[in-house]
Amino acid sequence: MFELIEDQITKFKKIVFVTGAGISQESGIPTFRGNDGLWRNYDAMKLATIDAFYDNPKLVWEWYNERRRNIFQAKPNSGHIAIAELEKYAEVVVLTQNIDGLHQKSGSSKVLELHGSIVKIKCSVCDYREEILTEITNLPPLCKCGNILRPDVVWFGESLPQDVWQNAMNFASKCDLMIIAGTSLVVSPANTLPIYAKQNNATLIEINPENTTMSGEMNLEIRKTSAESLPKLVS
Ligand code: BV8
Ligand code: ZN
Repeated sequence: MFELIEDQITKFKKIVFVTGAGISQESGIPTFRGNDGLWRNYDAMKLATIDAFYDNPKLVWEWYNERRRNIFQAKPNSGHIAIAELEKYAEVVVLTQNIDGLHQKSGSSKVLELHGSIVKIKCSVCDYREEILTEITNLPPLCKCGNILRPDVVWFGESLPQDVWQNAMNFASKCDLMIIAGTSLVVSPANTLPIYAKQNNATLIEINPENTTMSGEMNLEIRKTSAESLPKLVS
């Protein structure tokens, strides 16, 4: 399938990537559900929720701090870089479930962070927002309005930002090539994006060493490989 892509890359004008934790695995950031899984030591559904944060803000804040420290050290890998380089050949949009900012760091210019960003924090009462670029506090900082600030990420049971989701669906339904890289496609609504592309007769490619749930249902053409294979796209 990659051979097909390599000699036809110029044919594709609107390329959309849907990425997940697997694309950052080679940058040393654990995935969510793999055996290196981030969730392994914690129960995702327990920590990545607003209830968990209000029940135990210190624990949830520390969990994000641990990930923040790891992400601040992480560098984009050749998969991120290959995606950024594709912008020389076509319009490329990255719809990522990741909150690590590595696509932007690798030079991708059009990235939609479907689930937010680990450097951003916000107040859940007023609309105050800020970024954490270096200094990591042990406890969630207080907002000027007196409430604690929380990670500006989408937790389970929370809706994705309306504008981000609308744009993501729009890009997915207008692309001629969708490459799904490094995601188990377990989490909705992000896992519905390949359906929008398929409905628009886009070519679908999945880069994942495993089969994923949606692949079967949508007979996605599976490319069993790691994110390392992405560089072939631009060689
Ligand atoms: C919503 C941000 C409407 C925070 C994340 C029952 C109860 C409650 C809710 C639900 C339910 N059933 C369904 C739902 C909806 C729920 C959901 O989908 N739950 C799942 C668990 C079933 N979704 C939501 O709640 C969403 N909101 O639906 O709003 C609504 C409103 C109110 C009430 C209900 C609904 C919000 C979802 C967003 C959650 N936030 N993250 C944070 O990061 O801390 S999700 C989290 O999972 C990350 O964003 C992560 O990216 C994402 C998806 O995981 P993956 O990225 O796919 O990672 P994973 O480890 O799973 O897979 C990695 C893959 O990479 C593997 O396939 C592996 O093989 C592959 N891989 C590994 N190495 C490589 C590789 N591939 C290539 N190369 C390699 N080297
Ligand atoms: Zn506030």
